[in-house]
Amino acid sequence: MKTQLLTTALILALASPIYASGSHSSGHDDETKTVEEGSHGHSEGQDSDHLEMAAGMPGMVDKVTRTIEVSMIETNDGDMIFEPKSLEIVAGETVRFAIQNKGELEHEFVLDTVEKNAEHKEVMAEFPEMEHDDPNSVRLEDGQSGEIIWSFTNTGTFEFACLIPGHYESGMHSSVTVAGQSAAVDYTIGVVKKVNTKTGKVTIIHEELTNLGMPAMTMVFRVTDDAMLEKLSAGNNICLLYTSPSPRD
Ligand SMILES: [Cu+2]
Repeated sequence: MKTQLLTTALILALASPIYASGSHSSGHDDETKTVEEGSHGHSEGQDSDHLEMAAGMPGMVDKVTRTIEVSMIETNDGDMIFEPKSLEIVAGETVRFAIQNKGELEHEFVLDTVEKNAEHKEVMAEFPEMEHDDPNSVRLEDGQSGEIIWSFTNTGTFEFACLIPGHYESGMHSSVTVAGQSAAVDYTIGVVKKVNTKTGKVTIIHEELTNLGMPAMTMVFRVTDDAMLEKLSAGNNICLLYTSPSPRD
């Protein structure tokens, strides 16, 4: 008896492609590929590692799930602020920050951990002329706008801040809280009824998923992993693992 594992995002089950992730130990070649593709042209090896920071990593335009407009403002009472003042994000989101400097001074947007920004701020105090071009930052003159596309891969509390001497202290920092997905998870046994290698569609009769309140039924899955598709055939017993991300509020 052959037992395999399907991972699928239930929330996508009705409309979009479902991904099925690795069965057995065919190495992690397949799994790392997705990460490589997401890393701006680094085509091989573990190059993408250095791009990943505590706050996440540079994201790709076609993965953007949300655009957040950020303004840099100098207030009448002498403060310098970002709007919004705080943000909540769910891990896994790729956010496009559309940043506009609405003030009269030059400002920057640096997304990082609070600690890293504090370190960085000290360096800036010593070398005020220092300019950066890191993927997690953008510096804008008055009236200018720019953008950062960021993939939030980790949970935690981060911030975006302006590290030009004096600006942080004048209020130029906003907190970014990244929460985990509270996913419902369940698994059950299924039997493969039909495999269509042309369309990648696999029909599976599965038993009840009690955690998800889903009765036993026959469902069609799209398997995007060719290696896995080849291993599946009618009559196989498989183990189905479902994860259902809870909808955002
Ligand atoms: Cu500033």
